[in-house]
Amino acid sequence: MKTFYTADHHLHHSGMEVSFGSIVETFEKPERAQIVLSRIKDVGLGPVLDPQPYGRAPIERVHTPDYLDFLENVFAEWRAAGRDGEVWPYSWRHRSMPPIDSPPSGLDARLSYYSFDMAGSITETTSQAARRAADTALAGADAVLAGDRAAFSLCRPPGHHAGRDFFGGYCYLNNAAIAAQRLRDGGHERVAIFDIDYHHGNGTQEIFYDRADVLLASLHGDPDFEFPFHLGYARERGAGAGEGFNLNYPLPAGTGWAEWREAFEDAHERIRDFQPSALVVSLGVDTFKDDPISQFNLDGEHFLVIGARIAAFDLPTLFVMEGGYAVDALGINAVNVLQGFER
Ligand code: Q9C
Ligand code: ZN
Repeated sequence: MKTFYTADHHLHHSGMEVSFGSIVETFEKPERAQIVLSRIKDVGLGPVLDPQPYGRAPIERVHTPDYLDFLENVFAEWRAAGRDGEVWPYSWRHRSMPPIDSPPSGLDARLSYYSFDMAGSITETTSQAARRAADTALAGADAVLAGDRAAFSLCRPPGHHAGRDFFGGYCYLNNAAIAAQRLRDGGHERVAIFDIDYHHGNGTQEIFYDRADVLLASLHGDPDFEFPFHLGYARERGAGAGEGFNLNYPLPAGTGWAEWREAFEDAHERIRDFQPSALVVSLGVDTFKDDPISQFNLDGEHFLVIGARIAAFDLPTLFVMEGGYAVDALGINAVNVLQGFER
C-alpha cells in the first residue's frame, strides 16, 4: 500500500511536557515518524509519497475558521506580548464556572478556550506542521477514493484528541476526522472510524457525536484512570440523530491481548452491522506493553493479528497514525498492522 508522509512534521516539536510532576522531554517527538518511515522502507511496504497542499477548505469541513485562525496567529501574538518560549495554556474553566460559547479577547483566556490540557505547546511552526499532517490524511483519503484498497497516512502530530475548535493530547487538527469527512464528501455514505489508540479519541467523538453517517468505535484505557479522563465512558453513545453511532470500550489498566481482543471483536461486529462503505483506522500502537505512558500489554505479534482482522472487513481502508511512544518498537508495531492487513 501507499504511504503518505512529509518531512514537514519536523515543523512541530514541543520541547517538554510535565509528566507526573516532572518536566521531561516530550513523548510526542519527531523521531516517532522517522522510525515508522524507516521500517516502511526496510520491509518494502510500498511507495512513499509527499502529500500535496490542500488549503483550508477540506479542513474547514471539520474545524472552525476561528480556530484555524487562532492556531495560525497565536504564536505571533504571544511574542507581541513580550513572551519567550512556546505558547502554553495553563488554566481552564472549572465546573463551578459558567460555560461560555465565544472566545474571550485576552490571550490566556482565549488559549484555555481553545484547548483542554498542556500536553503539547504551540511553536512558531506548529500550525504549519498540523496543516501538513492534515494534508497527509487527505492524500490518503484521496488514494482510497481513487480506488486503492488501503493507504497509510503517516501523520504527525497526531489528531484524535483535537475537536472542532480545540487542541490537546499532542493533537491540533483531527487528521482521521478530516479524512473521514473527505471520504463522505467523495461519495461514501457511511464511514466507520475504528480508533485503536490506547487513549480515548475524545476529539473524534466530539466532531461526530450527533451524526449517524460516521460511526466511531474506540477501545481505550478507562477514563476513570486514564487520559483524557473526562470522556470515553460506555454510556456516551451519541446524541440526536447520532444516538447509537458512538461506541466506547473503556478497558482497565493491565488489559492484555485476550481481553483487548474480546472488546476488539465486539466492536468489529458492530462496525460490520453499520455496513460502512469505507473505514478509517485511528492507528495508535501505544497499547504496546512497553509504552512509556500507557498501561496495556499488547505484544508486537498481536499487531499483525489486528491488521489481519481489519483486512477481514473487506473495506477500502485508510490507516491514520496516532500515538505510540515506545520509539524503539514503534516502527515494527505500526508496520506490523499494515503487513498483517496485506497478508
Ligand atoms: N505523563 C496520543 O496518544 N498525557 N495522545 C501524557 C504522560 C497526554 C496521548 C502524560 C497523552 C496524550 C495521540
Ligand atoms: Zn494515544
